[in-house]
Amino acid sequence: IRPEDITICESTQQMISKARRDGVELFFDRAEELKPCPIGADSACCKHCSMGPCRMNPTDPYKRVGVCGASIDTIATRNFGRMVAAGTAAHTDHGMAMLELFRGVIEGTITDFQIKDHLKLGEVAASLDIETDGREIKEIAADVYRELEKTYTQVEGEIPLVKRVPAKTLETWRREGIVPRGAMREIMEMMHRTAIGVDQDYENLTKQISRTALADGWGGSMVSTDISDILFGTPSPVEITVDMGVLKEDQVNIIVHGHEPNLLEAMMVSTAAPSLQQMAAEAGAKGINLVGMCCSGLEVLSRHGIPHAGNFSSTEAALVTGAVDAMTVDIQCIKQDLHKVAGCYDTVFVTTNYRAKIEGAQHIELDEHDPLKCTDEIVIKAISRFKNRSHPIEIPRRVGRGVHGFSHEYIKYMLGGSFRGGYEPLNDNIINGRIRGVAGVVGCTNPRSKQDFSHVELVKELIKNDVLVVQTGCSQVALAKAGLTTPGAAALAGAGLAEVCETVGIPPVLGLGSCVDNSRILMAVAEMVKTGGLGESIADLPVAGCAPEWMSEKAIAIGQYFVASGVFTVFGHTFPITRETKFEKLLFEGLASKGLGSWGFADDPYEMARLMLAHIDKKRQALGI
Ligand code: BF8
Repeated sequence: IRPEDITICESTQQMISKARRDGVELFFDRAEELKPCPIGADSACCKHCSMGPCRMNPTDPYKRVGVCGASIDTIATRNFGRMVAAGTAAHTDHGMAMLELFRGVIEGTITDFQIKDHLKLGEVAASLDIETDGREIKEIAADVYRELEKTYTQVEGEIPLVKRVPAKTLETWRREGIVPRGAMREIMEMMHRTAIGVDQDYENLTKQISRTALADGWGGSMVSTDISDILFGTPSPVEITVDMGVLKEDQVNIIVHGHEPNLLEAMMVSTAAPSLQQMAAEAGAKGINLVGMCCSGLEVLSRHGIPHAGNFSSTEAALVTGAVDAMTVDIQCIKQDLHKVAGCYDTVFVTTNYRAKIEGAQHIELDEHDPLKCTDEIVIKAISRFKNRSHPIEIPRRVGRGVHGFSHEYIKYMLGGSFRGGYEPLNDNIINGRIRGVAGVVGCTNPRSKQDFSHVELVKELIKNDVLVVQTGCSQVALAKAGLTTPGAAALAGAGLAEVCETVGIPPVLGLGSCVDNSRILMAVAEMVKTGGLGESIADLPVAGCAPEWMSEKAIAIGQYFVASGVFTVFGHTFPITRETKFEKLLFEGLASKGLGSWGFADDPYEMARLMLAHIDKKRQALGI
């Protein structure tokens, strides 16, 4: 296949061609070779016990049942539930790591990180009904820690952050019995109920799926965002650069790829250290160039304007430049073959987290009690690789620019006005029709679809139709590369949205951060409800979500927590269920009739846009606006 049929990212196209010349295999090549199993793709296979695996016929789903008698609905729902459990576990375990870091800072055992954002700490405390007046920062922080720990460990009751959920939405959850207790309990119960011979009623299982997913969105992910903001600062708009052109031929290039911001925060300190700068200069380098990739890259991009080299589908391609002196990874979305591709170019490749080693790869563990020990060592190795560079270097010239760092707090400041507590001007502009609705476009890139294409086309369609777009994750990088996160992109928006963007001075596409920062979108929609004028629950709002190129189980967990929160959520290209089944009907229609949101599916971006716009219009009509 021609590179331009694989991706619209020109830098990645260029590197695919180079990899072919260099004889280096990329995941795009394997995606071509390794066709998905058609039964597995439709989730019509059960392998939860050794009486099977049992394969159903997805084109005639009710023809057969598994050896135990499990129906297609039981099988597909169980599979879906386990994806949600895995995705929720990933976000909540990441959140727990942030919380442990926070505890270490409070107790004084960790000294290289501090409580940086006192304002955010106060706001989080207030949202948890923790007294702040006249109290020491550390005392407040200790109470916040104790309360947030319940997000994970609580066995009965409701997780603490449901206090932020609009009353009517929470009432619906209570009625449906889906308010999460604690993430550990929900994930455990999800795994239990999906084991052989336990819950075999797809509707009952789906309730636990929602409960588990909500423990992610309003739990693990939200805690991760809040604690990261408290420790590293709440983002506010910052000018950024993205794409492979951020790599510098005459500098030591270090890419940090992963999900935990602490690795990158420590790396920022190491790469700025005068002794290491000096060492780099002595090796003939003009400096040390620190660059992020994937989600932690987006966190430091939003907070500090650190350049970003590309999204999930470009991580190997960045190595193919030959310009990367070290790539260090922590957890999540790290392809095992990065180690091999790095080896082809003598790039130093290091894993840093005990949870995520790669067979054969060098492991230098990041210990939060002494983080610079790890990051300094990686910088020294990178300098040494720079000094001994032996591969021709080819860096694509492309650099995208934009403004990112739109936390929900900042959106409130920007679109809320200084004298008012809510999102009035945003809601007013929705009510008066200048803004038709709000869409979250988020999620992965996937080698089974043309990289970035659906993200970019969908967002263009949405803004053209006056829909304000908020973004996170790899999707945000796709749009930043395409130049849609600049205020100038308002020229591509419909007249109403363009007017609002020009008045406020914002792009029509707002980058909010990493995948756990989807919790910022939840906070924004909660705020829209509380501000008033747009209905009483999240399900009433003229909003929609989409992950056009999703691939990770984490994306399914995110989709489900948006749906359970009341948002119509469209996934693109594939959907892991068998069509024409009762479970499909429940996800696509039934949940909405219970006051939640619903799922949608489309294979091309224009259809995704059409579905989202139709939903937004339906909600506007119901609101009488
Ligand atoms: O968590 S958007 S490919 S990098 S899963 Fe992964 Fe998907 Fe990217 Fe960040 Ni989120």
